[in-house]
Amino acid sequence: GGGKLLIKGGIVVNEDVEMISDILIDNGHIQLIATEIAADSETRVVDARGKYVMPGGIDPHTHLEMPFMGEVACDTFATGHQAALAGGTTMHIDFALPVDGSLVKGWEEWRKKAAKANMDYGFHMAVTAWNDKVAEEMEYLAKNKGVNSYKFFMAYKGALMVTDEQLVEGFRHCKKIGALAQVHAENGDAVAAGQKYIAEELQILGPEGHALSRPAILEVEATERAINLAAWVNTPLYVVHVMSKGAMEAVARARQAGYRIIGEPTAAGLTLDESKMWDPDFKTAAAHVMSPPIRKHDVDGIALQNALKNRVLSLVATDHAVFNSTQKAKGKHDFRVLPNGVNGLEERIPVLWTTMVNTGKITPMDFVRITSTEAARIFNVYPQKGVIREGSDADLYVLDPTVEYTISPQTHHSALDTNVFEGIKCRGKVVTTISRGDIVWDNNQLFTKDGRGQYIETKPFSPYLFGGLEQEEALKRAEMNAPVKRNLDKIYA
Ligand code: DUC
Ligand code: ZN
Ligand code: ZN
Ligand code: ZN
Repeated sequence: GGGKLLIKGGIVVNEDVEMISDILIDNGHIQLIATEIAADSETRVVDARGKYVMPGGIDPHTHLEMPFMGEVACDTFATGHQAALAGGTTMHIDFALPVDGSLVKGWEEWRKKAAKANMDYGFHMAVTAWNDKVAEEMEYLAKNKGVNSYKFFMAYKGALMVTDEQLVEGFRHCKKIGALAQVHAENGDAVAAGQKYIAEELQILGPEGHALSRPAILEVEATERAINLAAWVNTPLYVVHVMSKGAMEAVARARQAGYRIIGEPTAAGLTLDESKMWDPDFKTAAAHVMSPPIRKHDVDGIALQNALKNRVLSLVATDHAVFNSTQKAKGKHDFRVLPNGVNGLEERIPVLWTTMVNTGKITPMDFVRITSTEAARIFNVYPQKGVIREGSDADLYVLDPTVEYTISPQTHHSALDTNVFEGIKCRGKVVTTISRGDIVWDNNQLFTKDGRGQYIETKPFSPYLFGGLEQEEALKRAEMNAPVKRNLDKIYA
């Protein structure tokens, strides 16, 4: 925008400090943070007294416009970003898929989709096959296009799944090029067998069959396997959508033993319950189908919340991959063809604030860490993003902790016609969102513009993953110390 922007009198929260300050924004950046900043006549003032001012949310896991299970996710980079901004999220990292077996073509295709971007975004890429060309393209994208995280699917047999051999080769290649390996951890072979049994032998074909065919134990098995393989290769590993207590415990054991394992729960996994997949209303049940499935709130959801509080799990994503009820209806008579995915881009911040801050489980500073700062550090865009600091991008939002509202698909901003968080009463609402200095959401109104969002290159391995050491030095020491065997002996002794 043109003039300056002054956010006055808010409780400014970073992961390590919370204090009442004014924030002066100029030319898309935070220019000054001080207790009393005077506004000149050109400066637009946002009154934030009594409200929290926090670094814009970063959602590290989304799928906008993703072709999947014969459908295309219905939130585009335009509508998905509008939803995100209305909920305080100002950056996300989306998963680009290969096109015709080419990662480079996939990256280009996703950049085209993102021509409508309303906020800043980065890309991870999914690796769904393994050969020399894939390896070369990974290196090319890492060096030239700022893609430094690659996800391997251990599930979706016959479509996206890779073998253990490919997983190991992929991990080793990630380590070589300085990229962070990620996994979708479910045992895809066992899921395939389970689906066949549930559908054909037991004749259970409704959405509950989805939950029954993908039990937590298969997520735990794959999570442990991926962690062990990454430990063997001696490279960090990021486990996306940790949905079960058991998978979290695998992450906990590995972290305790000194491995660089990052676990990412989702907004839905932390707050919802699997029973919705048994809802007699197909539309409701189908809306809750994602993989791995949402589990038992009392057992898994609460354990995931505690793990997040205790830093066993690192940050919260959404896995926002939305299919409207006509798309979900494709699986009306067979859960195996029901497009997987739930929403969350708009709800992650208010729902987590309500669930975890209002209950006293975590502080606003913790909240900032798990919704923004940690993602910025892991994907190495800190301190451009993830912190309210002079010189950083002016990506932030104002949350009024007194406003109560109920989540509903009638009032949300996603293109989706359902909402898995429908009916949740939030206390704490994002009232203003600022994206690179522009007010893009204020007073229940969006001021977005297709194409204003910028592509953010994520950089290679963050020194943060290595306790502050630069990658090369850290890897040298890691190899020299040969911690893998010793630690494995300790865990399984
Ligand atoms: N899980 C989902 O629910 N949707 C998209 C991909 C995935 O792994
Ligand atoms: Zn996944
Ligand atoms: Zn996903
Ligand atoms: Zn900048």
